[in-house]
Amino acid sequence: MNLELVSFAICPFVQRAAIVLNEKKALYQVTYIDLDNPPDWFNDISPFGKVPLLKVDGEVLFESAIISEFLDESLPPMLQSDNPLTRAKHRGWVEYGSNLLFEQYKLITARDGDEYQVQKAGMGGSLARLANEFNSGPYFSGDQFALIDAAYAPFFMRFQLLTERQEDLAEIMPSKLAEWSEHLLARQSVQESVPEDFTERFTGFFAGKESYIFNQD
Ligand SMILES: N[C@@H](CCC(=O)N[C@@H](CS)C(=O)NCC(=O)O)C(=O)O
Repeated sequence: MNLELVSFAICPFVQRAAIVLNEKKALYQVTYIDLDNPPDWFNDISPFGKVPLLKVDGEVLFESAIISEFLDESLPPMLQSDNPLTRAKHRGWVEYGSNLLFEQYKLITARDGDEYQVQKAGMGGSLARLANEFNSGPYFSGDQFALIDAAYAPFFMRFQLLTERQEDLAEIMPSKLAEWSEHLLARQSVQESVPEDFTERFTGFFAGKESYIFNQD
């Protein structure tokens, strides 16, 4: 298969697909676009105007969860349970992870301390609920890294960067999720799922958006 991932360098949803591709040791090409000024060819093929897209022998797939499941069904090793009930439960929690990414975006783009505290409290509630669902680790369903782990790693990578600037954020991370995060961020597939200058790009992007977290120096 010829695989091309259409990406915006700091997008967490693209990163999910890149992690799955890396876990599969797939060969793929990455094409970066500027979401503030997307090219016409991108608008023509992206139904929601969003990344990621995965081009498979020229056919276009969209939505990170669908791209991840397609890759899992097409390339070894299998990263999902063979039990339909477990797979369905994980799909639900992947969706929960998408919501958590939107909450994280709102936290990052909070413009002042009051808004930041409101978003922080909301995210704390969501993380506590997620921790109730998490068992003993090291990964979401035990010893095996699965698609659901790929779906959450981008959130934890950004959370770590945010906590370096805003130490109080660590208060809202339940300890068992902090351990899960350590296991995820140590994986090569996760480390190689973003460009080398990810931190600078991420920081620069949000510093330009009047973010409270990134404009306190
Ligand atoms: N549900 C989508 C969300 C993807 C998404 O929100 N991508 C953002 C970048 S991180 C995007 O392309 N935004 C462009 C826009 O909304 O116009 C997925 O899981 O793939």
